[in-house]
Amino acid sequence: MITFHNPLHLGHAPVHEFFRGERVPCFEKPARVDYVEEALRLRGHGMEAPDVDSSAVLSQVHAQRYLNFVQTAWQQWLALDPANATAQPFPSVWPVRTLRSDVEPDNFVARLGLYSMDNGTPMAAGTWAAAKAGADAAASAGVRVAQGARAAFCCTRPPGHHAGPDFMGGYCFLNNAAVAAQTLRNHGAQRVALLDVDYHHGNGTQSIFYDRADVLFISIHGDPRTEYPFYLGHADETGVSEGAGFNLNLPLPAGTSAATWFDALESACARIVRQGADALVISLGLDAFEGDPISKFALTSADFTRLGERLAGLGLPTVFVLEGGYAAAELGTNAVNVLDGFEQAKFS
Ligand code: OKP
Ligand code: ZN
Repeated sequence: MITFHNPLHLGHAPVHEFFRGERVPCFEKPARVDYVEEALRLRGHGMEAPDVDSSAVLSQVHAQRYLNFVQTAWQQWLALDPANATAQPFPSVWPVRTLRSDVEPDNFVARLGLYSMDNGTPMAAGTWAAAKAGADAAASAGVRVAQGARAAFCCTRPPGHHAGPDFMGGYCFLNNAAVAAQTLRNHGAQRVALLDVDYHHGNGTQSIFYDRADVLFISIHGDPRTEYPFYLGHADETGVSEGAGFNLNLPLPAGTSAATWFDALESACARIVRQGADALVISLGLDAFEGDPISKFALTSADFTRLGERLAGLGLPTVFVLEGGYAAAELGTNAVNVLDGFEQAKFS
């Protein structure tokens, strides 16, 4: 499969995150993509560098003041104290209900809170460059598929689906899947379906497209009553104004079996067919895997091949964008199983 890698992902290498009040090593680590690249190579898939600048598309899916902040956040952090080069910035205060988010505070940590949904999205010196190159990879995949390729895979990190119009969160800074979908729209696709199979609800993607009918968002994920991101992803979120009816959430309880998961996938596929989509974007999180350390579904490695086969059956030009998946050593096998299942499906 045509694959765009991210030559700068290694620069995003924060050391720790918080878990139950303690600092723990980051789950979202560079080795994840090393494993996927290794599996791609072993199974004969080439890799290309991104060849499209996503700047213009990024301005269509994110607020400009948010983009400006993420682009300069590390310099702002160093400007506070050069010793911050070896520390990680974390927000500690947020503009929740009744507080104002229209005025940017002068205080850096307050600004970081304004543009964050959690304290679980650590940054490092190369975060902007890595996130931007990842968005470039997503735009490159979108252009290639719009030009007639059957499918393309964007092998990148950090992930993107929790990043909303003007906030980061859940290890995500720039919404790569939204960039791919918007790129397809810009290059002639009239209706795009965006299916998110990551264990965690793609709250950022949902919010970006919630009032739009041209991009149908569907997500299969752990029930937000118990699973991150907690505050979005319920079944009654169906879209607003022009987008009414173009958002479908399929939350499943933690512990859901593969059989029930594939039933939800059938519902998702039926909705995509009904939309008459002319292009498909898959937010390809692999954390529905039974061995994932922070998730609670039960898909096996073989189930990911089956997922790829089923998606091929939709018969749509498809962009795959890597999202989560934290069983790092199995991530390559699981991701490439989806791609190979897709390419080898008899009816594709
Ligand atoms: C990102 B993606 C575990 C903290 C969990 C949030 C999970 C973000 C998942 N110590 N933090 O959707 O895979
Ligand atoms: Zn996830």
